[in-house]
Amino acid sequence: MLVGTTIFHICAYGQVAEKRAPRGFDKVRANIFRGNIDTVSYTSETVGTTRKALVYTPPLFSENKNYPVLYLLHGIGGDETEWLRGGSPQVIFDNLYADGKLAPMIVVMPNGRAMEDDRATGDIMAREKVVAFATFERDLLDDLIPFIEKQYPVKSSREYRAIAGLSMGGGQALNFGLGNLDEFAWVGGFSAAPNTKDPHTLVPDPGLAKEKLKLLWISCGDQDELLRFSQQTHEYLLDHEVPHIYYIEPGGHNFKVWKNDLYMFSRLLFKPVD
Ligand code: FER
Repeated sequence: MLVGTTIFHICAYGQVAEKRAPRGFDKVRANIFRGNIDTVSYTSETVGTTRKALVYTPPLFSENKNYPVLYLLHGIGGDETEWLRGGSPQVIFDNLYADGKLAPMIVVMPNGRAMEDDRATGDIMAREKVVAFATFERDLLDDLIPFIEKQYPVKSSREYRAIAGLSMGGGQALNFGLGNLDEFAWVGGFSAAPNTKDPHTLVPDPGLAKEKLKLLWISCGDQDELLRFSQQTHEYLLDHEVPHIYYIEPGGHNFKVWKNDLYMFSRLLFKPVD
């Protein structure tokens, strides 16, 4: 595991290092195999409702294999469809598979606002809606992950489970991933929002984080007003010698940045780390 500290400093994992996604990475290509997107409904004991998630299964998906899983989380203005509508993750993944650059994995896009009315309507900054993003930790761990592990052929140990997200979802991914090192080994925060716990609370035991994590990724656009949340996390990790990738790229708080992050982060997942 390596630490990247400079702009665009990113480390090679046995392949030629790319500094950012190449042109066309998010454009639909003809004549390649494609993955599939399902909408699933699961019973949430946490919320007391039936909740929805989208599930991307990779090209040539087989029930006879077992796949690692990436849980991919949305922002404060979104829901389980936000990545699909704004980030075309299925196109990015299909292209990565066509180029042999991605480990086969299932990607689950949940609704991270764990409350009865979980739509992104009305005052999305209302206190109870922001609190619902924290409540989602229990929904994810107690309801959704067990559901996915029953419904799909997945590898269910921590080494095969990743969590990442954008903005509020980036804060969730850092909070839940680093707060549950027995559940996740791969953690990515894209433009993490103010819901990110302060670094001492986030990583109270740097030695344990260092031992358990396969990959800790923190990225943000250099024009993003929320940059300080990524920066303060990075500085703490650096001070406490927790290996991580800190990837600052040109851009603001938008899908241009998050699509690039998804491309760069996903291709590191579930591969040997040096
Ligand atoms: C805030 C600013 C931004 C905040 C949340 C956000 C809860 C989230 C932004 C996003 O998810 O895009 O003060 O407080």
